[in-house]
Amino acid sequence: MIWNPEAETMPRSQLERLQLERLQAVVRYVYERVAPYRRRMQEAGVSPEDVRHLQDVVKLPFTTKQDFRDHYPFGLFAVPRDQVVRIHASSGTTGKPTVVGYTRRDLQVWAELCARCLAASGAQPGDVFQNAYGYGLFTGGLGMHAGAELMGLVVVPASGGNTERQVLLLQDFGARVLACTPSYALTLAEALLDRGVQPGQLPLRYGVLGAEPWTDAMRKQIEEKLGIAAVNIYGLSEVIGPGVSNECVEERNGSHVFEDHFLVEVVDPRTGEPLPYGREGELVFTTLTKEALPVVRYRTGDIASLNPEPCRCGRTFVRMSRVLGRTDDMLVVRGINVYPSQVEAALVGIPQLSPHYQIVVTRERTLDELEVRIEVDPSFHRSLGTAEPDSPELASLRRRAEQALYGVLNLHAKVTLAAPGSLPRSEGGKLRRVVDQRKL
Ligand code: DLL
Repeated sequence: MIWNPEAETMPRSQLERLQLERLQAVVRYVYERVAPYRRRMQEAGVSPEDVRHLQDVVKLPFTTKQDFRDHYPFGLFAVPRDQVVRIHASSGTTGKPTVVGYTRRDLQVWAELCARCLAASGAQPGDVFQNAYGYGLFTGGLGMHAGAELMGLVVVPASGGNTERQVLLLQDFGARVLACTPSYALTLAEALLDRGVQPGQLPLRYGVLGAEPWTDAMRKQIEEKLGIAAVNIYGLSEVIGPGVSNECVEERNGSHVFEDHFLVEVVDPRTGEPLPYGREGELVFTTLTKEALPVVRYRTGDIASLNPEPCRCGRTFVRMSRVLGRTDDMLVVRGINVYPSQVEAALVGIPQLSPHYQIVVTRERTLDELEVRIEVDPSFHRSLGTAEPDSPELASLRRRAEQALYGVLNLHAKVTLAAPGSLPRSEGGKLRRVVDQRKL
Protein backbone atom coordinates (compact mmCIF):
# COMPACT_ATOMS: atom_id res chain seq x y z
CA MET A 1 0.00 0.00 0.00
CA ILE A 2 1.00 3.63 -0.43
CA TRP A 3 0.98 5.41 2.92
CA ASN A 4 0.59 8.96 1.59
CA PRO A 5 -0.70 8.72 -2.00
CA GLU A 6 -1.06 12.47 -2.37
CA ALA A 7 2.64 13.01 -1.72
CA GLU A 8 4.07 9.77 -3.10
CA THR A 9 2.28 9.88 -6.46
CA MET A 10 2.43 13.65 -7.02
CA PRO A 11 2.98 14.62 -10.68
CA ARG A 12 6.64 15.53 -11.27
CA SER A 13 5.92 19.11 -12.28
CA GLN A 14 4.05 19.76 -9.05
CA LEU A 15 6.75 17.97 -7.05
CA GLU A 16 9.47 20.12 -8.59
CA ARG A 17 7.58 23.31 -7.75
CA LEU A 18 7.24 22.12 -4.16
CA GLN A 19 10.93 21.21 -4.02
CA LEU A 20 12.01 24.62 -5.28
CA GLU A 21 9.83 26.43 -2.76
CA ARG A 22 11.21 24.29 0.05
CA LEU A 23 14.80 24.54 -1.18
CA GLN A 24 14.63 28.33 -1.23
CA ALA A 25 13.19 28.33 2.28
CA VAL A 26 15.81 25.96 3.70
CA VAL A 27 18.70 27.89 2.16
CA ARG A 28 17.41 31.15 3.68
CA TYR A 29 16.86 29.33 6.97
CA VAL A 30 20.41 27.96 7.32
CA TYR A 31 21.88 31.25 6.07
CA GLU A 32 20.13 33.12 8.85
CA ARG A 33 20.50 30.57 11.62
CA VAL A 34 23.64 28.45 11.22
CA ALA A 35 26.91 30.37 11.23
CA PRO A 36 29.04 27.71 9.47
CA TYR A 37 26.58 27.63 6.52
CA ARG A 38 26.49 31.43 6.27
CA ARG A 39 30.28 31.64 6.33
CA ARG A 40 30.71 28.89 3.73
CA MET A 41 28.17 30.54 1.40
CA GLN A 42 29.79 33.94 1.77
CA GLU A 43 33.18 32.44 0.98
CA ALA A 44 31.69 30.85 -2.14
CA GLY A 45 30.07 34.15 -3.11
CA VAL A 46 26.49 32.80 -3.13
CA SER A 47 23.49 34.14 -1.31
CA PRO A 48 20.02 32.66 -0.81
CA GLU A 49 18.67 34.87 -3.62
CA ASP A 50 20.87 33.02 -6.11
CA VAL A 51 18.64 29.93 -5.86
CA ARG A 52 16.05 30.69 -8.53
CA HIS A 53 15.67 27.25 -10.08
CA LEU A 54 16.10 23.73 -8.69
CA GLN A 55 19.27 23.34 -10.77
CA ASP A 56 20.80 26.26 -8.87
CA VAL A 57 21.38 23.87 -5.96
CA VAL A 58 24.76 23.08 -7.57
CA LYS A 59 25.92 26.63 -6.77
CA LEU A 60 25.75 25.85 -3.06
CA PRO A 61 28.76 24.53 -1.13
CA PHE A 62 28.82 20.91 0.05
CA THR A 63 28.48 19.78 3.65
CA THR A 64 30.57 16.81 4.81
CA LYS A 65 31.09 14.51 7.77
CA GLN A 66 34.07 16.70 8.67
CA ASP A 67 31.68 19.63 9.26
CA PHE A 68 29.88 17.51 11.85
CA ARG A 69 33.23 16.76 13.51
CA ASP A 70 34.34 20.39 13.43
CA HIS A 71 31.12 21.55 15.07
CA TYR A 72 30.71 18.61 17.47
CA PRO A 73 28.29 18.12 19.13
CA PHE A 74 25.59 20.74 18.44
CA GLY A 75 27.24 23.42 16.28
CA LEU A 76 25.18 22.74 13.13
CA PHE A 77 21.83 22.87 14.93
CA ALA A 78 19.48 25.58 13.65
CA VAL A 79 17.18 25.91 16.67
CA PRO A 80 17.76 26.82 20.33
CA ARG A 81 18.48 23.85 22.56
CA ASP A 82 15.06 23.97 24.22
CA GLN A 83 13.35 23.16 20.91
CA VAL A 84 15.35 19.97 20.43
CA VAL A 85 13.41 17.03 21.82
CA ARG A 86 15.63 14.12 20.71
CA ILE A 87 19.28 13.41 20.06
CA HIS A 88 20.70 10.46 18.12
CA ALA A 89 24.27 9.64 17.18
CA SER A 90 26.03 7.30 14.82
CA SER A 91 29.37 5.86 15.73
CA GLY A 92 31.88 6.08 12.94
CA THR A 93 34.92 3.87 12.63
CA THR A 94 37.12 6.67 13.91
CA GLY A 95 36.80 9.44 16.46
CA LYS A 96 33.73 11.04 17.95
CA PRO A 97 30.19 10.07 16.96
CA THR A 98 28.10 12.18 14.57
CA VAL A 99 25.37 13.87 16.61
CA VAL A 100 21.96 14.72 15.19
CA GLY A 101 18.89 16.41 16.70
CA TYR A 102 15.14 16.62 16.08
CA THR A 103 12.39 19.08 16.97
CA ARG A 104 8.92 17.81 17.78
CA ARG A 105 7.90 18.48 14.17
CA ASP A 106 10.99 16.70 12.84
CA LEU A 107 9.93 13.62 14.80
CA GLN A 108 6.47 13.79 13.22
CA VAL A 109 7.92 14.03 9.71
CA TRP A 110 10.33 11.20 10.47
CA ALA A 111 7.52 8.95 11.72
CA GLU A 112 5.54 9.67 8.55
CA LEU A 113 8.55 8.76 6.41
CA CYS A 114 9.15 5.50 8.30
CA ALA A 115 5.45 4.68 7.94
CA ARG A 116 5.87 5.18 4.18
CA CYS A 117 8.79 2.71 4.26
CA LEU A 118 6.84 0.09 6.16
CA ALA A 119 3.84 0.42 3.84
CA ALA A 120 6.07 0.26 0.74
CA SER A 121 7.66 -2.90 2.17
CA GLY A 122 4.34 -4.72 2.45
CA ALA A 123 3.15 -3.93 6.00
CA GLN A 124 -0.56 -3.34 6.62
CA PRO A 125 -2.13 -1.73 9.69
CA GLY A 126 -2.76 -4.42 12.29
CA ASP A 127 0.27 -6.54 11.31
CA VAL A 128 2.62 -7.71 14.06
CA PHE A 129 5.97 -6.00 13.50
CA GLN A 130 9.20 -7.24 15.09
CA ASN A 131 11.62 -4.35 15.17
CA ALA A 132 15.11 -5.79 15.53
CA TYR A 133 17.01 -2.60 14.74
CA GLY A 134 18.94 -1.44 17.78
CA TYR A 135 17.11 0.94 20.12
CA GLY A 136 19.19 3.73 21.60
CA LEU A 137 21.45 6.29 19.99
CA PHE A 138 21.25 4.43 16.66
CA THR A 139 18.41 5.88 14.56
CA GLY A 140 17.14 2.50 13.32
CA GLY A 141 15.21 1.27 16.36
CA LEU A 142 13.36 4.36 17.52
CA GLY A 143 12.86 5.69 13.99
CA MET A 144 11.10 2.57 12.75
CA HIS A 145 9.27 2.26 16.05
CA ALA A 146 7.57 5.63 15.62
CA GLY A 147 6.67 4.92 11.99
CA ALA A 148 5.17 1.57 12.94
CA GLU A 149 3.06 3.07 15.74
CA LEU A 150 1.84 5.81 13.43
CA MET A 151 0.85 3.18 10.91
CA GLY A 152 -0.99 1.12 13.50
CA LEU A 153 1.23 -1.94 13.52
CA VAL A 154 1.50 -4.14 16.61
CA VAL A 155 5.06 -3.23 17.54
CA VAL A 156 7.35 -5.77 19.17
CA PRO A 157 10.32 -3.58 20.20
CA ALA A 158 12.83 -6.44 20.24
CA SER A 159 15.89 -4.25 19.48
CA GLY A 160 19.02 -5.88 18.02
CA GLY A 161 20.77 -8.97 19.26
CA ASN A 162 19.81 -11.87 21.55
CA THR A 163 19.07 -14.29 18.74
CA GLU A 164 17.51 -16.90 21.06
CA ARG A 165 14.90 -14.41 22.17
CA GLN A 166 14.31 -13.06 18.64
CA VAL A 167 13.52 -16.58 17.48
CA LEU A 168 11.16 -17.17 20.38
CA LEU A 169 9.35 -13.88 19.67
CA LEU A 170 9.07 -14.64 15.95
CA GLN A 171 7.55 -18.01 16.75
CA ASP A 172 5.26 -17.01 19.62
CA PHE A 173 4.13 -13.48 18.63
CA GLY A 174 3.95 -14.33 14.95
CA ALA A 175 5.41 -11.18 13.34
CA ARG A 176 4.39 -10.70 9.69
CA VAL A 177 7.00 -7.98 9.22
CA LEU A 178 10.59 -8.00 10.47
CA ALA A 179 13.02 -5.10 10.39
CA CYS A 180 16.77 -5.60 10.90
CA THR A 181 20.07 -5.47 9.03
CA PRO A 182 20.33 -7.97 6.14
CA SER A 183 23.27 -9.71 7.78
CA TYR A 184 21.20 -10.18 10.93
CA ALA A 185 18.28 -11.46 8.85
CA LEU A 186 20.64 -14.23 7.69
CA THR A 187 21.67 -14.95 11.28
CA LEU A 188 17.99 -15.26 12.23
CA ALA A 189 17.24 -17.41 9.17
CA GLU A 190 19.97 -19.86 10.14
CA ALA A 191 18.88 -19.90 13.76
CA LEU A 192 15.35 -20.82 12.65
CA LEU A 193 16.59 -23.52 10.26
CA ASP A 194 18.77 -24.94 13.06
CA ARG A 195 15.61 -25.32 15.12
CA GLY A 196 13.86 -27.11 12.28
CA VAL A 197 11.59 -24.17 11.36
CA GLN A 198 11.15 -24.28 7.60
CA PRO A 199 10.78 -21.14 5.43
CA GLY A 200 7.16 -20.13 5.17
CA GLN A 201 6.13 -22.03 8.28
CA LEU A 202 5.91 -18.85 10.36
CA PRO A 203 3.53 -15.94 9.60
CA LEU A 204 6.60 -13.86 8.63
CA ARG A 205 6.22 -12.40 5.09
CA TYR A 206 8.21 -9.17 4.75
CA GLY A 207 11.65 -7.96 5.75
CA VAL A 208 12.52 -4.24 5.90
CA LEU A 209 16.27 -4.60 5.61
CA GLY A 210 19.00 -2.00 5.44
CA ALA A 211 21.52 0.11 7.36
CA GLU A 212 24.39 -1.73 5.63
CA PRO A 213 25.28 -2.71 2.06
CA TRP A 214 23.91 -5.93 0.61
CA THR A 215 23.43 -7.44 -2.82
CA ASP A 216 20.69 -9.06 -4.85
CA ALA A 217 22.40 -12.40 -4.38
CA MET A 218 22.13 -11.94 -0.63
CA ARG A 219 18.50 -10.90 -1.05
CA LYS A 220 17.82 -14.18 -2.81
CA GLN A 221 19.39 -16.14 0.05
CA ILE A 222 17.37 -14.26 2.66
CA GLU A 223 14.13 -14.63 0.72
CA GLU A 224 14.65 -18.37 0.31
CA LYS A 225 15.81 -19.07 3.82
CA LEU A 226 13.13 -16.99 5.55
CA GLY A 227 10.34 -17.40 2.99
CA ILE A 228 9.80 -13.63 2.81
CA ALA A 229 10.02 -10.68 0.43
CA ALA A 230 13.18 -8.81 1.46
CA VAL A 231 12.87 -5.08 0.81
CA ASN A 232 15.70 -2.56 0.90
CA ILE A 233 15.48 0.48 3.20
CA TYR A 234 18.11 3.22 3.09
CA GLY A 235 18.89 6.19 5.26
CA LEU A 236 21.56 7.93 7.28
CA SER A 237 21.60 9.81 10.55
CA GLU A 238 22.84 13.11 9.10
CA VAL A 239 19.85 13.27 6.75
CA ILE A 240 17.21 11.89 9.16
CA GLY A 241 17.91 8.18 9.84
CA PRO A 242 15.87 5.41 8.18
CA GLY A 243 13.21 6.91 5.92
CA VAL A 244 15.26 8.57 3.20
CA SER A 245 14.33 5.97 0.58
CA ASN A 246 12.70 2.56 0.37
CA GLU A 247 11.97 0.01 -2.30
CA CYS A 248 8.42 -0.89 -3.19
CA VAL A 249 7.65 -4.54 -2.55
CA GLU A 250 6.08 -4.80 -6.04
CA GLU A 251 9.33 -4.15 -7.91
CA ARG A 252 12.14 -4.43 -5.35
CA ASN A 253 14.32 -2.75 -7.92
CA GLY A 254 15.67 0.52 -6.55
CA SER A 255 14.56 2.60 -3.58
CA HIS A 256 12.14 5.50 -4.05
CA VAL A 257 13.68 8.64 -2.55
CA PHE A 258 11.10 10.66 -0.61
CA GLU A 259 11.72 13.68 -2.75
CA ASP A 260 9.13 15.93 -1.14
CA HIS A 261 11.46 15.96 1.90
CA PHE A 262 14.89 15.38 0.34
CA LEU A 263 16.52 16.77 -2.78
CA VAL A 264 18.89 14.13 -4.14
CA GLU A 265 21.88 14.56 -6.45
CA VAL A 266 24.64 12.28 -7.70
CA VAL A 267 28.08 13.84 -8.08
CA ASP A 268 31.48 12.70 -9.24
CA PRO A 269 33.22 11.75 -5.97
CA ARG A 270 36.52 13.22 -7.15
CA THR A 271 35.46 16.50 -8.74
CA GLY A 272 32.08 17.12 -7.09
CA GLU A 273 30.57 17.78 -10.54
CA PRO A 274 26.91 16.76 -10.91
CA LEU A 275 26.28 13.56 -12.89
CA PRO A 276 23.21 12.77 -15.00
CA TYR A 277 20.58 10.11 -14.22
CA GLY A 278 21.92 6.60 -14.65
CA ARG A 279 25.55 7.40 -13.83
CA GLU A 280 27.15 6.02 -10.68
CA GLY A 281 28.52 8.54 -8.25
CA GLU A 282 28.26 9.87 -4.72
CA LEU A 283 24.79 10.56 -3.33
CA VAL A 284 24.25 14.08 -2.04
CA PHE A 285 21.16 15.11 -0.09
CA THR A 286 19.58 18.42 0.87
CA THR A 287 16.85 18.20 3.49
CA LEU A 288 13.79 20.25 2.50
CA THR A 289 11.74 20.26 5.70
CA LYS A 290 13.98 19.62 8.71
CA GLU A 291 14.05 22.17 11.52
CA ALA A 292 16.64 21.17 14.11
CA LEU A 293 19.38 19.99 11.77
CA PRO A 294 18.82 20.85 8.13
CA VAL A 295 21.65 19.81 5.82
CA VAL A 296 22.47 21.41 2.48
CA ARG A 297 24.22 19.24 -0.11
CA TYR A 298 25.41 16.65 2.37
CA ARG A 299 27.94 14.30 0.80
CA THR A 300 27.01 10.81 1.96
CA GLY A 301 30.06 8.89 0.75
CA ASP A 302 27.58 6.32 -0.64
CA ILE A 303 27.98 5.35 -4.29
CA ALA A 304 24.77 4.77 -6.26
CA SER A 305 22.88 5.92 -9.36
CA LEU A 306 19.37 7.33 -9.90
CA ASN A 307 16.62 5.99 -12.13
CA PRO A 308 13.81 8.42 -13.06
CA GLU A 309 11.69 5.89 -14.97
CA PRO A 310 8.07 5.56 -13.85
CA CYS A 311 7.43 2.62 -11.53
CA ARG A 312 4.61 0.11 -11.58
CA CYS A 313 3.81 0.89 -7.92
CA GLY A 314 2.58 4.35 -8.89
CA ARG A 315 5.12 6.34 -6.89
CA THR A 316 6.54 9.21 -8.91
CA PHE A 317 9.75 9.50 -6.86
CA VAL A 318 13.08 8.61 -8.50
CA ARG A 319 14.67 5.35 -7.47
CA MET A 320 18.22 5.02 -6.24
CA SER A 321 20.16 1.87 -7.00
CA ARG A 322 21.60 -0.23 -4.23
CA VAL A 323 24.55 1.39 -2.54
CA LEU A 324 27.41 -0.10 -4.53
CA GLY A 325 30.09 0.98 -2.12
CA ARG A 326 31.35 3.87 -0.07
CA THR A 327 33.92 6.40 -1.11
CA ASP A 328 35.71 5.52 2.11
CA ASP A 329 35.41 1.70 2.15
CA MET A 330 36.67 1.37 -1.36
CA LEU A 331 39.82 -0.68 -1.07
CA VAL A 332 42.65 0.10 -3.38
CA VAL A 333 44.50 -3.17 -3.87
CA ARG A 334 47.54 -2.98 -6.11
CA GLY A 335 46.07 0.18 -7.56
CA ILE A 336 42.73 -1.41 -8.41
CA ASN A 337 39.53 -0.17 -6.80
CA VAL A 338 37.70 -2.96 -5.00
CA TYR A 339 34.30 -2.64 -3.36
CA PRO A 340 33.18 -5.38 -0.95
CA SER A 341 29.87 -5.55 -2.85
CA GLN A 342 31.73 -6.65 -5.99
CA VAL A 343 33.30 -9.53 -4.11
CA GLU A 344 29.93 -10.56 -2.81
CA ALA A 345 28.28 -10.28 -6.20
CA ALA A 346 30.98 -12.47 -7.76
CA LEU A 347 30.77 -15.25 -5.18
CA VAL A 348 27.29 -15.54 -3.79
CA GLY A 349 25.99 -16.94 -7.06
CA ILE A 350 28.10 -20.09 -6.67
CA PRO A 351 25.72 -22.58 -5.03
CA GLN A 352 28.44 -24.49 -3.13
CA LEU A 353 29.34 -21.27 -1.29
CA SER A 354 27.45 -19.56 1.52
CA PRO A 355 26.78 -15.81 1.81
CA HIS A 356 29.20 -15.55 4.75
CA TYR A 357 32.49 -14.03 3.75
CA GLN A 358 35.25 -11.78 4.94
CA ILE A 359 37.77 -9.76 2.98
CA VAL A 360 41.31 -9.52 4.30
CA VAL A 361 43.95 -7.28 2.79
CA THR A 362 47.56 -7.67 3.79
CA ARG A 363 50.83 -6.29 2.53
CA GLU A 364 53.97 -8.37 2.13
CA ARG A 365 56.73 -5.75 1.89
CA THR A 366 55.24 -3.68 -0.92
CA LEU A 367 52.79 -6.09 -2.51
CA ASP A 368 49.13 -6.02 -1.49
CA GLU A 369 47.41 -9.38 -1.11
CA LEU A 370 43.68 -9.76 -1.28
CA GLU A 371 42.24 -12.77 0.47
CA VAL A 372 38.58 -13.69 0.47
CA ARG A 373 37.50 -16.10 3.18
CA ILE A 374 34.15 -17.67 2.48
CA GLU A 375 32.18 -20.46 4.10
CA VAL A 376 31.13 -23.40 2.01
CA ASP A 377 27.42 -24.12 1.88
CA PRO A 378 26.44 -26.44 4.77
CA SER A 379 24.76 -29.12 2.63
CA PHE A 380 27.71 -29.19 0.21
CA HIS A 381 30.00 -29.45 3.23
CA ARG A 382 28.04 -32.44 4.54
CA SER A 383 28.15 -34.11 1.13
CA LEU A 384 31.94 -33.95 1.22
CA GLY A 385 32.14 -36.10 4.34
CA THR A 386 35.67 -35.91 5.66
CA ALA A 387 37.27 -34.36 2.57
CA GLU A 388 40.67 -32.79 3.19
CA PRO A 389 41.18 -29.10 2.33
CA ASP A 390 43.19 -30.19 -0.72
CA SER A 391 40.58 -32.66 -1.96
CA PRO A 392 39.74 -32.33 -5.67
CA GLU A 393 36.20 -31.07 -4.92
CA LEU A 394 37.41 -28.25 -2.71
CA ALA A 395 40.35 -27.38 -4.93
CA SER A 396 38.04 -27.04 -7.92
CA LEU A 397 35.54 -24.95 -5.95
CA ARG A 398 38.39 -22.67 -4.86
CA ARG A 399 39.55 -22.30 -8.46
CA ARG A 400 36.04 -21.51 -9.62
CA ALA A 401 35.69 -18.83 -6.93
CA GLU A 402 39.06 -17.32 -7.81
CA GLN A 403 38.08 -17.19 -11.47
CA ALA A 404 34.76 -15.53 -10.64
CA LEU A 405 36.58 -12.92 -8.58
CA TYR A 406 39.10 -12.31 -11.31
CA GLY A 407 36.27 -11.82 -13.77
CA VAL A 408 34.75 -9.05 -11.66
CA LEU A 409 37.81 -7.43 -10.10
CA ASN A 410 40.48 -7.94 -12.72
CA LEU A 411 42.76 -8.84 -9.87
CA HIS A 412 43.93 -12.12 -8.45
CA ALA A 413 42.44 -12.80 -5.03
CA LYS A 414 43.28 -15.81 -2.91
CA VAL A 415 40.18 -17.70 -1.82
CA THR A 416 40.17 -19.56 1.49
CA LEU A 417 37.26 -21.91 2.03
CA ALA A 418 36.00 -21.98 5.59
CA ALA A 419 33.78 -24.45 7.43
CA PRO A 420 30.11 -23.50 7.93
CA GLY A 421 29.66 -21.31 10.99
CA SER A 422 33.33 -20.36 11.32
CA LEU A 423 33.27 -16.72 10.13
CA PRO A 424 31.85 -13.80 12.14
CA ARG A 425 28.06 -13.31 12.06
CA SER A 426 25.95 -10.24 12.67
CA GLU A 427 24.98 -10.27 16.31
CA GLY A 428 22.22 -7.77 15.77
CA GLY A 429 23.73 -4.72 14.13
CA LYS A 430 25.91 -3.83 11.18
CA LEU A 431 28.52 -6.40 10.20
CA ARG A 432 32.10 -5.41 9.37
CA ARG A 433 33.32 -7.57 6.54
CA VAL A 434 36.61 -5.98 5.65
CA VAL A 435 39.83 -6.44 7.59
CA ASP A 436 42.50 -4.19 6.16
CA GLN A 437 45.67 -5.25 7.93
CA ARG A 438 47.78 -2.80 5.99
CA LYS A 439 46.69 0.00 8.29
CA LEU A 440 47.09 -1.90 11.55
O1 DLL B 1 22.00 3.14 9.18
C1 DLL B 1 19.99 4.47 9.23
C2 DLL B 1 19.17 3.28 8.93
C3 DLL B 1 18.62 2.55 9.93
C4 DLL B 1 18.93 2.92 7.61
C5 DLL B 1 17.82 1.45 9.66
C6 DLL B 1 18.13 1.84 7.31
C7 DLL B 1 17.57 1.10 8.33
P1 DLL B 1 23.74 5.43 10.01
O2 DLL B 1 24.04 4.57 11.16
O3 DLL B 1 24.01 6.88 10.10
O4 DLL B 1 22.20 5.36 9.67
O5 DLL B 1 24.48 4.81 8.76
C8 DLL B 1 24.28 5.36 7.48
O6 DLL B 1 24.72 3.23 6.43
O7 DLL B 1 25.53 6.24 4.73
C9 DLL B 1 25.18 3.87 4.22
O8 DLL B 1 26.57 3.81 4.05
C10 DLL B 1 24.74 2.73 5.11
N1 DLL B 1 23.39 2.27 4.73
C11 DLL B 1 22.23 2.58 5.28
N2 DLL B 1 21.21 1.94 4.64
C12 DLL B 1 21.80 1.22 3.64
C13 DLL B 1 21.32 0.34 2.62
C14 DLL B 1 21.47 4.22 9.35
N3 DLL B 1 20.03 0.02 2.48
C15 DLL B 1 25.08 4.61 6.44
N4 DLL B 1 22.23 -0.18 1.76
C16 DLL B 1 24.79 5.09 5.05
C17 DLL B 1 23.54 0.11 1.87
C18 DLL B 1 23.18 1.45 3.69
N5 DLL B 1 24.05 0.90 2.82
